Amino acid sequence: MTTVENDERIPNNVNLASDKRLQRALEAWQPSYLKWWREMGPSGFQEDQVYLRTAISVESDGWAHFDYVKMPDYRWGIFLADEVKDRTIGFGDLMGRPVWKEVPGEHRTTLRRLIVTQADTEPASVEQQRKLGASCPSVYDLRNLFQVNVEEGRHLWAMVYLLHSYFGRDGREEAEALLERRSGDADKPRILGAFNEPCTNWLDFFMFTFFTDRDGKFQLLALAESAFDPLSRSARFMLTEEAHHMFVGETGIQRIVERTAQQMKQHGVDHPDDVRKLGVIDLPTVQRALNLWFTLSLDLFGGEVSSNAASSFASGLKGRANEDQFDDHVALAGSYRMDTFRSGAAVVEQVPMRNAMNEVLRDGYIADCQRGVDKWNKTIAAQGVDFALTLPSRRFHRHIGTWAEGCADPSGALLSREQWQGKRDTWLPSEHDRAFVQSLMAEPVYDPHQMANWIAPPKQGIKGRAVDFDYVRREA
Ligand code: BYC
Ligand code: FE
Ligand code: FE
Repeated sequence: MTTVENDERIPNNVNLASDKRLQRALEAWQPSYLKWWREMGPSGFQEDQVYLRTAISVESDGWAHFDYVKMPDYRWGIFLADEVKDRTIGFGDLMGRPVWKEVPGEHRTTLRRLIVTQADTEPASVEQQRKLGASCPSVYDLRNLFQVNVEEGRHLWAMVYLLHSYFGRDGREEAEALLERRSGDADKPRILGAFNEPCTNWLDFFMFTFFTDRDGKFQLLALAESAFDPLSRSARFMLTEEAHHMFVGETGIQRIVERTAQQMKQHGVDHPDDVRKLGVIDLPTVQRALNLWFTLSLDLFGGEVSSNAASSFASGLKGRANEDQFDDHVALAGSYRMDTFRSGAAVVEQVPMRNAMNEVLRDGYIADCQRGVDKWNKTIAAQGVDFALTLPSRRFHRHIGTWAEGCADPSGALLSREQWQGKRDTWLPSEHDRAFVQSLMAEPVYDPHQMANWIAPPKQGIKGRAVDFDYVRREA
């Protein structure tokens, strides 16, 4: 078991005090991080007292502490899951050998790239969500937004620790660059597509935490298998926090569709225009937001045929989610039948298993998404409304992989680019949709006893507190 140091400038369970050089380097990065947080973190709530969860250890019972804290005073710490004794590499060419405590020279560049890519998404998401406090549906939701934001900040710390400890000067430079890129910036964008997309309203936010944070879950599961043990241990603890982010998304959408369906039933209306007049979000608009964030998140798994994925698997850098559930951990023999788009047509391709690892990870992700969608549909049906949300085909609206060249509708039927453009607004959020959703959220709800009209209240509050507990004490 590791010893936790919570009284140092940087809380940690990695015995930071024993490596003065590393400690000094991270303490030198800390003010830059805080400067970034003040500039790019939640806009307008930095002086308020927020009831937040802070990681203080990695024990499964009691790893977190809940209390009021001003966000800039949040104790962002470095926590690695406990070492697994005699852990060996679980897949690829080096299967069965001891895991690495240091970075092998030949994998340095690839590992750094994987860690930087993971790291980059964390501050990016905070930047994307920074203005949402101004339109929150309740104080409960406002607190959850900030909880997600501070923990994404901690995930950045987790990755920066790895860069500083194991990648020398290059690592320190990458850590600086992580605070310089900006989501959506034309000159210095974030690395991956979805993290440059605007997330401008709470429907987007809940879809983002459901779909995009879930990509985080699967990528972290894959990195938790890594032969590079410090990365594996970091990823394992990050997954503990990730569960709440996806909970926020899943219950957020569930509460939206519950409220909408309940109002539809109560007023006996069905047409989206009539539903909108009730001040709730019509279900086709929910479907379009789902289509957008699901497909943007599918792209985050990379191309379906990938030599990068094959070599990361071969060398033990990145495995599959829950690798021990597979029978063949070497994956040199099998192949994977997949649906690709080549020279203007859909073709079924037989791809060597290792080159299909991105698609294998995406499969697990899609199945996990479907479970959430099924729950939303149960909520709609329970109100007696006949409408079902669906995940679109993985051919639809892709920007990465072979389908980036093809145009398909949400059912997967091929179309010309012109036909597709003509129907775009029936499948993806239009300007009109955005303006409507924005109009519902024009007035934020800062009274803890109130809830916006467009969303049902949650079943329960946070950590045994009431739903109308004062989770964010406004000081201004
Ligand atoms: N956008 O062989 P390919 C999270 C690049 S989310 C832009 O198809 P490969 C979080 C790729 O880099 C989890 N570029 O894919 C969620 C490559 O470039 P190079 C984040 C893309 O290499 C919410 C080229 O295209 N973690 O934690 O297997 C809130 C060909 O690539 C994209 C990770 O992603 C894209 N979508 O890469 C907060 C884990 N996709 O090498 C946080 C680390 C691919 O030709 N990253 N490219 O220059 C990885 O494992 C891999 O880099 C990828 C796929 C999964 C991204
Ligand atoms: Fe994260
Ligand atoms: Fe997250």
